[in-house]
Amino acid sequence: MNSSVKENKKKLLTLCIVRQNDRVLLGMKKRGFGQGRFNGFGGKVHEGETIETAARREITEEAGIEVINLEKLGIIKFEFEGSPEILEVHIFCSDEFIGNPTESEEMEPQWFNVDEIPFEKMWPDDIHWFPLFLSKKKFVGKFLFGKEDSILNMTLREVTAFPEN
Ligand code: 6U4
Repeated sequence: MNSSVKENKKKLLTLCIVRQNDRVLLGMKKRGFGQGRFNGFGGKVHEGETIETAARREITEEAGIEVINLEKLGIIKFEFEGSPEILEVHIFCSDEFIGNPTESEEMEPQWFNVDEIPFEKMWPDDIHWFPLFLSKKKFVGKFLFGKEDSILNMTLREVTAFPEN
């Protein structure tokens, strides 16, 4: 398969987590992909949008807040056994925002202490990269999921910078 065909299967997504001192804002996903799990806020990057604009739009849509600053901390690619689709998730941290986190149709926001992150109710990859995220380290990784969200293969490494998009 040539690389341009493979590229067509890549979907860009955002994930934004607000961090303030010893607490992080997550949301319980009420519907769609990842339903029933706590996660940061995010979704698909729309055509004509930058990744950062998409990250800002999604957290406003899903949690009713406007982030003031955004720092990209991670890029993770997710693959699913037997599927040609690759999800490339760009992970951002914000520590300043305007508004009050408010429940939306998609997410129910909740603050968690950094020592009490509910990994058992999150995507199984999160426990691996969250420590880097909480230490404000930049990272890139790749996870291959098998049946019932088992991780068949993973790579994760710290980086000093991200490649230009
Ligand atoms: P939109 O774009 O809002 O219509 P929505 O159903 O909200 O779609 P979706 O499916 O586009 O969201 O995005 C799923 C969200 O879950 C993104 O923020 C990325 C994130 N996500 C996907 N796989 C993940 C994984 N393995 N670990 C994780 N977050 C993941 O922590």
